[in-house]
Amino acid sequence: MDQNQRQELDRETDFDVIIVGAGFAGLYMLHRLRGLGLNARVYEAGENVGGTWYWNRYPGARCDAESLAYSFSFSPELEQEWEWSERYATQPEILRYAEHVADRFDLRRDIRFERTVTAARFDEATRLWTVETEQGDRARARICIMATGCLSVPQRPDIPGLDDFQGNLYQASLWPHEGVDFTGQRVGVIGTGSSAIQAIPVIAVQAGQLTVFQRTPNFSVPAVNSKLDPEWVAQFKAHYREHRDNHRHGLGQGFGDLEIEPHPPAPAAETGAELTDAELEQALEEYWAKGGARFMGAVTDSLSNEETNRLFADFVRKKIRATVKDPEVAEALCPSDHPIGTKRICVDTGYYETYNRDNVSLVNLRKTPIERVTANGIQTSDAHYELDTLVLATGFDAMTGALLRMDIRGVGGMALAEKWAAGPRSYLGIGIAGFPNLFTITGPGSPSVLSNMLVSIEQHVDWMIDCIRYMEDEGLALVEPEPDAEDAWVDHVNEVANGTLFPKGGSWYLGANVAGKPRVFMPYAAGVGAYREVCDRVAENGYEGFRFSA
Ligand code: NA7
Repeated sequence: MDQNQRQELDRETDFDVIIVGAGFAGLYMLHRLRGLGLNARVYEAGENVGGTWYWNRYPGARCDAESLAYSFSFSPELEQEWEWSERYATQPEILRYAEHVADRFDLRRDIRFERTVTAARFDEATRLWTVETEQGDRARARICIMATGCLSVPQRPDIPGLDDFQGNLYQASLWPHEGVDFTGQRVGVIGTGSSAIQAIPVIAVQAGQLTVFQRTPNFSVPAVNSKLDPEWVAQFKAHYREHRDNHRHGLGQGFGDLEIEPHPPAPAAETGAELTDAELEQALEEYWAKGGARFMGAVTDSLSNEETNRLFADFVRKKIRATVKDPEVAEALCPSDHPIGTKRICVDTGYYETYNRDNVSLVNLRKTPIERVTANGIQTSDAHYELDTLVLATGFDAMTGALLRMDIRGVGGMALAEKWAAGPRSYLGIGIAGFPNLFTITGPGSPSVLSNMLVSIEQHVDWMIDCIRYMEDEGLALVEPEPDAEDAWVDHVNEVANGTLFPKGGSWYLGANVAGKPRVFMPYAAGVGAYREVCDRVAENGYEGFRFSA
């Protein structure tokens, strides 16, 4: 860092609000705060906006929610003018969109890039938050907003010998900006979650030989991606307000409707038992053909009734067996250890078909575990696989990872890491008792990763802006949840989760992928509509469950 750059650092500078993160949540929050006339500073670790879409540049990376739903609704001009090219946008297109939003609303001037926030501490005497960055910034603000994302801390697996590997080593979520040419290479991929399932078919086309090292198979449904037809889009956009209403209030998690005429998605039945085998088969075929994660919405109780869930899982296993020609490979790809959908369902383009290629092979780590990574490959219990390139698609320390790697301290110097030692505790996923004027956008305890993130981000930001405006109007300095309200909300989140099959998934929703992480189901599973009603009611009742001080 040269001297000019050093002078740009914020030292003891005061703002009304500091926002951590310039992904979609941070961008929209900054825009709305400006509307309130507040002075905000954003710190962002990347060198550009986009958050998860800035970092995750692996081949085939794209959104698993539809573009026309996974986009901002706050500006009618933006939503009408921006043109998505595919049903599911690619990472480069979503990043261009984030950049466009930043430029269109002139947001960059309040963002400091390449600043990694390491600490945020509340001082009771001054009633200010002090935020510090790894690069030496130190700034104060009345309000601190965490827009740090749910999947922003990559998990590097603890495999012996990983550092000895002499070939090219890449992590899906920290992909080189210049891209990677796999031509003629022997490539290994560790992991078969959403990232790997998107990357594998693309790498397979280029690589000389691709070996997939699979520990746990996942359920994947076809995306049925396509270029968007401009006429179809024009008609869809003519009804954009009603579509947005469906996304916000409809059943489910805000992924919305697909038809030109807006109507909330209607499942074929409340429960699988209402349907004959043939009717269920037909409903599942229809949803399979439509494509995407909405497959689970074919019957209302697919994620709460074990028998319905089993019928869904059987259907997908049948599809896998019908697609993959080698019966042994097909069996290895059939998930059997978790109810379908309780680990995030993957959405793919040609994933299972890829295993029919001559240059692709699958290593079932359940049968032959990895012993170590060597200088030139992977040694399993029965063979050595020589590799030029190794790709780690091993996931994230989800939802709490980004918050807990900062030193966040509230009243009395209480560390968030200490408060959350047994799992995250938050009121509505918005605020944390003992941490006044700290807001978490899509925090644990809100629908977050179960939902369409753009729907949830806008809802959280709008709610927080109303709350901040209320404080400004009423001359209130501090807001924080009542401990009782927080306890009751945590109980409620658990109760809702326990009414579903999610806790049986052993997923990153539960923290099960990170050694030593408490196993708590973190997102709120009742759906974005129900959650929005709760948040609105809390606000209407004078921010019930929050305490303010003048
Ligand atoms: P995921 O869904 O957490 O997948 C990670 C994968 O990596 C999963 O298949 C893991 O197998 C595997 N993994 C992790 N550690 C190891 C080791 N040590 N050995 C072998 N295999 C391992 O992460 P993704 O990035 O794919 O997706 C995350 C979300 O990002 C996704 O849902 C979208 O919302 C975007 P395991 O299941 O633990 O046996």
